[in-house]
Amino acid sequence: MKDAVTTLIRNYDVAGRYFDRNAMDSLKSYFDSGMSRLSVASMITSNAAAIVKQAGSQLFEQVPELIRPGGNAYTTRRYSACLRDMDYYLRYATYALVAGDNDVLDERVLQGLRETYNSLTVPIGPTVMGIQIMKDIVKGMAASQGVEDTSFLDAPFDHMTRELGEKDL
Ligand SMILES: CCC1=C(C)/C(=C/C2=NC(=C\c3[nH]c(/C=C4\NC(=O)[C@H](C)[C@H]4CC)c(C)c3CCC(=O)O)/C(CCC(=O)O)=C2C)NC1=O
Repeated sequence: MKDAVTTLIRNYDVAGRYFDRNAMDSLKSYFDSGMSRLSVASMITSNAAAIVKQAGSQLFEQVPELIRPGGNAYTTRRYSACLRDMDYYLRYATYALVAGDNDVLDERVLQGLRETYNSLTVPIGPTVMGIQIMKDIVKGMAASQGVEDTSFLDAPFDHMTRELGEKDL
């Protein structure tokens, strides 16, 4: 598992080079956003259940077929599995935010996920929507808690939806 610092060290070590200006800039931006990353992580942590619940309601409002007979999230068991998956995405997004690197997502969440979803006919499109809804909720909450630039919050959510949406994961 990698983070912003170890990834950079690995790259420069492979080349046997000292950090250059680009490396310093990227380290600086990681450390500059450090307090925001931590405060958002703790905000998500104390509101995780509510965020997942709200995102689930919005998703099922937008795609009501999911919870109707024949829908993939129909029956209590599958409904709970869906919300549990959303909770996984949110929790791992929090790890990736703190790490400043998406590697944890590749390693722990995305590997083999598409195949699993395909074999259980879990629809990818609405899953992607659910992840994006959580992103919007988290960004809204962060903004209302005074985080000025919330753009760093996009990365993990967008990474998951991009990778899930691609053919050969
Ligand atoms: C931490 C990494 C990790 C992930 C990501 C993960 C996902 C995951 N989701 C699953 C199922 C599932 N996932 C969903 C999700 C949904 N159905 C919908 O219609 C919605 C679009 C969506 C919610 C947004 C559902 C309904 C199932 C159960 C499918 C079934 O058993 O028929 C399964 C199959 C096994 C199980 O039911 O537990 C896995 C492995 N497991 C993991 O360990």
